[in-house]
Amino acid sequence: MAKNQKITAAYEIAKERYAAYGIDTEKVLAAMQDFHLSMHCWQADDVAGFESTGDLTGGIQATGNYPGKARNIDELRADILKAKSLIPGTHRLNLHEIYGEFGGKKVDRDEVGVEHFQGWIDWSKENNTPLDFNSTSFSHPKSGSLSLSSPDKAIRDFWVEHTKRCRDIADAMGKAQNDPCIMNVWVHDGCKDLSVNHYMYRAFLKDSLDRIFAEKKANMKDCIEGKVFGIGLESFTVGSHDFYTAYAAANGKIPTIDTGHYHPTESPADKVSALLNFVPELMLHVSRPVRWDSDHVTLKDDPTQDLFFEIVRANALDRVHYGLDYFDGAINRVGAYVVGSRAAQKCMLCALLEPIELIRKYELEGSTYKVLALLEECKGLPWGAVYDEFCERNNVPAGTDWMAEVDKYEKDVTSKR
Ligand code: RNT
Ligand code: ZN
Repeated sequence: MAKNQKITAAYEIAKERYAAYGIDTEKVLAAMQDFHLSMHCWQADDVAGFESTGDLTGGIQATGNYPGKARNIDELRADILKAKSLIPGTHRLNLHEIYGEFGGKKVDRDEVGVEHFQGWIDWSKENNTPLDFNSTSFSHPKSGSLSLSSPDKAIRDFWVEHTKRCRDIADAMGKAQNDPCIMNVWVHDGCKDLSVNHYMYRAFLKDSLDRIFAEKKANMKDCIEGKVFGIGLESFTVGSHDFYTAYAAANGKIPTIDTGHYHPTESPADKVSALLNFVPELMLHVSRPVRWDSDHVTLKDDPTQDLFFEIVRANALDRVHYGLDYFDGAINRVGAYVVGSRAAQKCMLCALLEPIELIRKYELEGSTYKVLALLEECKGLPWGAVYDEFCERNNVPAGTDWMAEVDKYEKDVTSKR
């Protein structure tokens, strides 16, 4: 039997197995086609960007020195397109401000404009890849450990100006693509050691955000991302989860759930149903923390799977934006994109294949053992055959066949850098 015939045969069996639980795999495949990831551009070059050759600062760190990282915009675009060609479906690209086309000139963060992203807007159209955006307050001499919450008004003003300009850029992107651009604000602001001015810093951050968001924009949406701590900023984080949750709820903004930004025993998945009762939408940064916010490549592990279960169980597919956020400099970077993106898709697929009506009924009847039995059974149902079929229908290599393409690209392209 030819390989694609085997995939079809396995899918037909899977279809019947799921049908026995009332799941229509054809409907699930249609929903998968509508599920778009927002791929982060920064895995391609370890969050370096095209602005300077300075170090990555702001409490985040990319470790590893795997050869072949993208050194310029052409290489970055080529790598991302290669990765995208191995991920079924159509997807978005999430840019940071430091990935603008500055043409070798020094453009400070308070000078950036739409013109520096026109090339990306054109690229986005040519490649059917809508854009999302992020302001960038790290890796800059003015960011230190405090930016939007700095007690120094000149520093705050500088970053307010930067972030407002980023909203203009995001709005232009959204307009050009006729689809809102999702713009994330994450600032690293915090203290390495004890601080007795928590309220003051948070009041400054709130005031800066109010100034940034004062102008309504039709073609972009604002999201705000908190975290627990940063490297070198271990004792206090101004933009904590509680701070941004309260801000988002009070102002109708979108909280960003970065799965690496919580205490290790805290469940990011459980935030979905809590937050969605108070905020319009959610942005995700799907990542994988290993002991800390280490931004390892996303896998289909239990916390990630739980996150997607919770989104589907909350019937909130259209209220969530599916960003990825990891940067591993120790492995083949194109391979990292493909593994992480396909893992996120597999989590969504398994969530869509869950016979939720039946399990809900058992729960409401009080048959806990049946709930557990069904959840256990689902783990062994042939979802992999459905994923292979999804790849096949999208003309993307199924199984691990895509690895040969990554190796070839490494041999022909990235290893020559
Ligand atoms: C940092 C945040 C933030 C960054 C990217 C580069 O802890 O997760 O989202 O990773 O913006
Ligand atoms: Zn993040």
